[in-house]
Amino acid sequence: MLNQTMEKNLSKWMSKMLRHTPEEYGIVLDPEDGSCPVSLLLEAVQNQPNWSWVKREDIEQVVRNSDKQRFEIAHDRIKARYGHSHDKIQYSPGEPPAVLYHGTNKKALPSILKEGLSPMNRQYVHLSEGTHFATLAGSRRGELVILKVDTIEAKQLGVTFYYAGNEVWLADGMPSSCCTVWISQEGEQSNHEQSNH
Ligand code: HQG
Repeated sequence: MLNQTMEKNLSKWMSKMLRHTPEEYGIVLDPEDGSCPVSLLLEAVQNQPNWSWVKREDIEQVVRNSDKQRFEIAHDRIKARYGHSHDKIQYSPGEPPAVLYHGTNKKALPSILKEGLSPMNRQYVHLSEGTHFATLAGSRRGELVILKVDTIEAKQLGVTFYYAGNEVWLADGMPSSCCTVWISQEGEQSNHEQSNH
């Protein structure tokens, strides 16, 4: 059993290898779903200094316990569900709920309200069905802001949504007219929703 710190560190390695720079570790990801054999990921982890002791069940533990369900194992293959900056993973278009959320921070807000959401260094904009995921994402870089995204309007404007699992939805971009500030600090819902229309 890995302790929590080890679990977190191993999860970071797995994210690096499955989301960002697989080739640095001798991993080739399936161009469509971004998966690779669990054995290949295990070997790549074991090749890192101080990580040669890792076993397959350690990787399985990380997959199982990931607070945001970042990874998925199926048929002996593993993939990151979302978050890629590497090759663009293909997802099937889906029908999202009428409202989705995006967690961001106060500094990014003016630019988002002007230009809309863009994927920045990742392949897609990340949205979620509930505010928990958005809170975790947005709290990483300063003062949390949660945006409510009107998916009906977005679809009318031509945005396609893709489901990544675990209540996470992806889009290539999001026009600012579909985004409304919903919360500007955890737990503190704005009475007068600030619209950017
Ligand atoms: C912001 C992590 C200025 C966007 C997270 C975000 C999530 C803009 C940042 C997952 C902008 C990009 C994804 C614009 C977007 N102007 N800023 N036009 N458009 N932004 O990390 O959504 O823990 O690439 O709001 O928790 O924060 O690693 O995306 O603040 O789940 O598993 O630019 O990755 O998951 O940041 O995070 P990111 P994200 P893990």
